[in-house]
Amino acid sequence: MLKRSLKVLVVVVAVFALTGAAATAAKAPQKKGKPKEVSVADFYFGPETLNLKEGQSVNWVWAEGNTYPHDVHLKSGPKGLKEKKSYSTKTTAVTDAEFEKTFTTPGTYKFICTIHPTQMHMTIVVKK
Ligand SMILES: [Cu+2]
Repeated sequence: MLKRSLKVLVVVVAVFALTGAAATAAKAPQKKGKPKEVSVADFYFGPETLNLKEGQSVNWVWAEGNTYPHDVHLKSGPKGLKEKKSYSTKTTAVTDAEFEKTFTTPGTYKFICTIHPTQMHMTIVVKK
């Protein structure tokens, strides 16, 4: 009798473990909702190009080792883009800063750092 219940317990644990694994695997596609990270560093954006699907977000993270201030500034966006100013940071930062933006309008976005515009630029393409 004891042996039997032990067997049942083993099966229950196994099923639980499998279900847990399945839940973890199912979570992977939901990563779409997680922002894509872009490094704001001396003197580049990394990566310099990003392809997004409508509704995805980008999180710019200022690199720890920076010694110069940088910003994120939208130089050009798709036609009819609303609230253009919200795609740029209001201030500059050296380190310890993040800037997150969700892209809901398909098209091509070009960003620069206004302090280092020739070195620091990046392109984001948002598709439907
Ligand atoms: Cu800069």
